[in-house]
Parts: sequence; structure tokens; C-alpha cells
Amino acid sequence: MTSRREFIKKSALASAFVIGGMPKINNAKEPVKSTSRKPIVISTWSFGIAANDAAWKVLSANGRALDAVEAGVKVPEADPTVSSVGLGGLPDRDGYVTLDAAIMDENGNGGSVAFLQHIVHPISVARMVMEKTPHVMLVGDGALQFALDNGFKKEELLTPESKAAWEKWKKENNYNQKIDKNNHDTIGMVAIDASGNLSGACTTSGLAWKMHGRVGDSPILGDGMFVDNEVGAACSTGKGEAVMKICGSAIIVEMMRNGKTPQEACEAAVKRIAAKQKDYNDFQVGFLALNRNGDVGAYAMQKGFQYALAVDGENKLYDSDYLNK
Ligand code: SD4
Repeated sequence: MTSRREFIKKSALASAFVIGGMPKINNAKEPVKSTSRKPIVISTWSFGIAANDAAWKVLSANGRALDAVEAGVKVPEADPTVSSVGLGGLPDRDGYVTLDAAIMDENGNGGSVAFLQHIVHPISVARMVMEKTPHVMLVGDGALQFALDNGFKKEELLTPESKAAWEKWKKENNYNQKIDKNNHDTIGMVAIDASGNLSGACTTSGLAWKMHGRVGDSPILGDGMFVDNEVGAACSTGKGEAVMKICGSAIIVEMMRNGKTPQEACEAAVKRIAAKQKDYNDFQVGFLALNRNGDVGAYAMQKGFQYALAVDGENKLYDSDYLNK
């Protein structure tokens, strides 16, 4: 039960947050290690600020973390200027925009879609797979058919800008797929609500110029995102192949279960990748984690990973610490 005092405090924080409009972006040097407050939402990259804003509206009204993360990641999915998620996402090397997304709730339920085309909000299709089918994952044409049967509209996701970028890439790269340090920018988001329940969402157009049919870490429960309400939640961004080889988000949650802080667990996951994958110098990977106590962690392979953290009505962008100094 929320006490009246807490309720007034929460409402005041909520209005300060919303009335203030777009929160000030304030790059902090150090990652925030402990907040010990609820609700909290944390998400990847600078577009996480706008996504957190939408999630916070749900959380600050005592909403469910699941509704918050879905509402949050739908913001970059619908934004044509975000070239790595949903509408306007960069296509594969054959010019097709193919989307991957996953969602998990506080009861350990999960849903996902992969290699899905023509749907602006794959995260909502993933949620529907979780809630309306006996399955966890639908892919390709089957996922599209399921979405259309459930009222989603078929749309062109390749914008004039992303088409032009693909044509330029084709000319300059001779159809050669190379994953470099700048090929990333999935949105991963994890949140804890005022009742102390956790949820997570992850959605992406995947690596730009990938092979047709390639699926990354984002839609695989335990790779791009994982939630265990008894322990915490984690999500990833960057080269999906590197994350999948260590089951990144699941091992972070397991490390937290065994006593590591979210920060220690994110660092251990990045170090494990570096220890096992000789080319770690050449790609980016970033992890975020949140435990039940409201402690958060962030760590990346390379410089440049940023994340947005909203807590106590403040939503700020932080520079993550990283391994490869
Ligand atoms: C993937 N993790 O598909 C994603 C890449 C990313 O934009 O961060 N993408 O491997």
C-alpha cells in the first residue's frame, strides 16, 4: 500500500517531471551505482531520454513496469530519425528492414518476434505473442501474419533517408558485411515499478547491412534482455553475435543472484567477452543492469556507450565506463 505521504511525494515528482517537458541532458562522469529508490527506468543510448520520459509517465502514476517499458521503447520505434530501431531503421544488405524485439514481465513470462518486416511496433507484437499465444517467439512471415491478424498495419519502414544510406553503403562497400565499433544502437530498457516489480524490453532493426535473415541478440530471452523478478534485470546493445556467445543478459542476472552488484555483473560480462573473443577490440557491446533494490550498473567494451536513467523524477544521460581504455 502506498501511504498518503508517499503518494503526494510521488505525484509532485511526477508533475515536476512532466511539466518540465524534455528533461535536461546532463552527462555525468561516473555511472550511478546505487539509487535504492523506486520506481526506476534505465535504457540504452541518448534516445533513451525520450523513451524514459514515456515510461516514467506510466511509472509515476503507479503503473506496471511492463506497461512502462512497452510505452518507453515505442518512442524510438516510431521515430524515423532513429536509424537503428523500427521505422527508419537501417536495412539489411539487400535493402530489407527486418526487426527483432523481446519483452518480459514480472512473472517470468516472455514474448518475442524476430526477422519481422513492415510493422512499426514489434515490441507490441512481442507482447501479444507473450499474452495471447502458447509460444514465446514468432519469426518472419509467421510473425507478420500474426501481427496483421491482430490489427497491426502493414507499413513501409524504409524511409527516403535510410534508403539513401543503404545505396551509399552499397556503392562504397561492395556488398561486404563488416561489423565495426559504430554499428549498434538498439534500445534496451529495464524498469522497476512502485510495487517493486521488474520488466524489460528490447527492440531493434539490428546491425545495419546484416545478411538477409540474420537475427541478433535482441529478441532472444537471456541474450538481449532478461528479467527475473526475484533478482533483477539486464539488457544489452552492440554486436549481438558477441552477446549471444555468452548469453549476456541471463548471466548478468545470474551473477546478481550470486551476490554481484549490477555494476560488478555488467563488468564481469564484458570481461568474459573480451577473454573469449579475440577481436573484442573491433566491436562495441554495452550492458545495463538493475536489481530489486534499485541499484543500477552499466559497462561497455568501448568508449561512447551512453544510457539514460530516470529516478525520483529526474531523467539524465550518463557516459558509461568501459573496458578498452
Ligand atoms: C543486434 N544488438 O542486432 C543488436 C545491434 C544493435 O542496432 O545494438 N543495433 O546485434
